[in-house]
Amino acid sequence: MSDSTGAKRVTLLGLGAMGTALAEALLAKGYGVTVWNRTPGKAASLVAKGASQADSAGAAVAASELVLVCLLDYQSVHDVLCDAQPELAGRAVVNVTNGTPGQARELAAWASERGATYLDGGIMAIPPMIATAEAFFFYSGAQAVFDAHRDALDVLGESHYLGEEVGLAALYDLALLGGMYGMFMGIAHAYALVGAAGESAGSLAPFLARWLVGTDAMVVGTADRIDRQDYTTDVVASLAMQSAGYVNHFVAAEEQGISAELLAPLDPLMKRLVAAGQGHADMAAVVELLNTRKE
Ligand code: FVH
Repeated sequence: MSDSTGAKRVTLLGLGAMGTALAEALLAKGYGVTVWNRTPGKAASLVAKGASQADSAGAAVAASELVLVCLLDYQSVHDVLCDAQPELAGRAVVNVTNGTPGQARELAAWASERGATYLDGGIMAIPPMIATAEAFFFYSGAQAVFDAHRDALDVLGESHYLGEEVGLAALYDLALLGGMYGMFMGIAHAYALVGAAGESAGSLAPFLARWLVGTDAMVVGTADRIDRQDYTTDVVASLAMQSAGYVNHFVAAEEQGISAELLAPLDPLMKRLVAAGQGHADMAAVVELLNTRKE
C-alpha cells in the first residue's frame, strides 16, 4: 500500500524504546509510517519527523497493509489487536514482540481467523543498534508476508527467515537470549569474585572480554558434538577434569564472602555424568541431560 506521494506505508503499533527505534529507521528510509501507542504523547517526536499518528489501533491498522507490532508482551498484543479486529482482514501482521513459540502459533491462528496473514519476528538487537549492520532479526511464519515486505524488514536489520513453522523465530530468539543470560551469570560471578577482593571490575574486564570472545570456537565445537551425538573424540578438557576443579569456585566464593549461586546449577549435572561413567567425555554431553522428554 502506497500513499499519494508513492511512499510505501507501514503501521507501527507500540512506541516503547524499540517501537520508536523501528519507526525512526523506517521514516529515515522514506517510508510513510503510521504510529499508534496506548500513551499517545510518545508519538510527538516521530510526528515531528513525518509520522502520522492514528487515534486508535483500528485506524492505525486500516492505514497500511503491513502492520508491525512491537509491544511489551503477548497480553498487550492481544489487547491491542482485539481492539482492531474489524480492520485486520487483508493485513500482513508482523509481530516482533518477545514471546514463546506457543504464543506465536496461537496468535498466528487467531490472526488467520480474522483474515490477516501472520509473520512472527525476534529482534536480536537493542534500540540503538536498529538499522545498523549489527542488528539482525529472525522471522518465521507466512513466507508470502516475508517476501512481500522484505524491503521494509531489511531496513530494520539483517533478516533471517527460518521457515513456515511460525514458532521458530521465538525459539531461536529465546535460545540466543538464554545463551546471553548464561554468559551474564558468569560475568556477574567473575566481577563479584574479584570485587570482594578489592579489585575493580575494570581491572578484570579486558581479560574477561578476551576470554569470552574465545568461546566462539566452543559454540561451534559443542554444536558439532551434539549433532554427531559424539562427546568423546578429541576431548582436550574432560568432564572428569572440569568437575574435579569446579569445587574450587565454591570454596573460593566462600573464602571471598560471595554467593556462588549463579554457578551452582552446572555442578550436579557434571557430577551425574562423571558418576555415569562419562568422565572422559566433553562438556557438551551436559546437553543430553537437559532434554526432559528423553527416557
Ligand atoms: N528494548 C530492548 O533492548 C529489547 C531488545 C530485543 C527485543 N525486545 C522486545 O521488544 C518488545 C518491546 O520492547 P520495548 O523496549 O519497546 O519495551 P518498552 O519500552 O517497555 O515499551 C512497551 C510498549 O508496550 C506498550 N504496552 C504495554 N502494555 C500494554 C497494554 N496492555 N496495551 C497496550 N500497549 C501496551 C507500551 O505502551 P505505553 O506504556 O507507552 O502506553 C509501550 O509502547 C518487547 O517484547 C521486548 O521484549 C526489546
